[in-house]
Amino acid sequence: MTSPLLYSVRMRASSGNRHISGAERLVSAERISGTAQELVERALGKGIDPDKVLITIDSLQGACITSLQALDLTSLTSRDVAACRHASKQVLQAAGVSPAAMESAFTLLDAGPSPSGGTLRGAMLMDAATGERLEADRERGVRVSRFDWSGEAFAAIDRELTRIGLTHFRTREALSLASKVAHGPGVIAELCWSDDPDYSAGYAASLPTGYVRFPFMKEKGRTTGGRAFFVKREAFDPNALLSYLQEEPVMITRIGSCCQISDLSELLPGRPINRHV
Ligand code: WAQ
Ligand code: MG
Repeated sequence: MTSPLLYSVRMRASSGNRHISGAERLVSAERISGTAQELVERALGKGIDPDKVLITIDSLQGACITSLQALDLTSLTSRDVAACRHASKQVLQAAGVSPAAMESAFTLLDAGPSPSGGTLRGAMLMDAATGERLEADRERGVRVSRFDWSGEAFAAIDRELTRIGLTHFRTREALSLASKVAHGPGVIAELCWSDDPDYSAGYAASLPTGYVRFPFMKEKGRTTGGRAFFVKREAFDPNALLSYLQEEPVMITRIGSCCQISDLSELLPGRPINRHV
């Protein structure tokens, strides 16, 4: 089967050493310039003037494009930070992350995981049993690239998310990223919340639990956030995982289910409610 040639279009905006925003797309030739323009506008519209905006366009000629189904999305309606964090830990626990590793991830994401105390451009890689950090570059983290929704899947997920009141582009983008990451060799779960002070939502995701979204993972106004990818040490091959996350193009061509719940027991029935507070 021959499919049209795709291009990876990436944007990265920074101010000095500070990462401001980034985005990833996979598009056909005729959409390159419109996409680049949209991403430049995004970079300039963040309220912080970047002193550098980098747009990178790579042809994916010869690359094999994997198609994946998106994770199912469950949106918890709780409006309370403590309840959201508690529920996210239950999801991570269900996916096999140890209490020590999740505590370590929360502490680092709250503090700013880079050695200088800022947020990373990419994600932390963390041993799911011990919480040990495994990424080689702790100032940058691991940046996932080369993933997007297909046109049809984009229209379908936009419709489904809108049906449950989720209209922000961040939700669609995070769901596609998390769907790629969850299939990473050795990855068992992900934890994320935004570093933007006016966006407090986050999620915990894994293949068995799907993408579980929490509207309040931090107090409004806080500028720390980021991502932790939890890996099973025995199944962790850094070269295989980094090449998958950074190089292998993944198109999300099918959507999963999208629903809203008010209590996590609707998703994880029978699990103890009060552990790892
Ligand atoms: N690869 C790895 N890490 C990344 C990537 C990437 N492609 N993009 C962002 N990050 C890391 C980086 O440390 C950012 O500072 C951090 O994640 C947050 O990125 O409504 O908006 O783009 O369901 O601010 C989650 C909830 C929102 C979405 C996440 O991320 C929802 C968000 P942001
Ligand atoms: Mg951000």
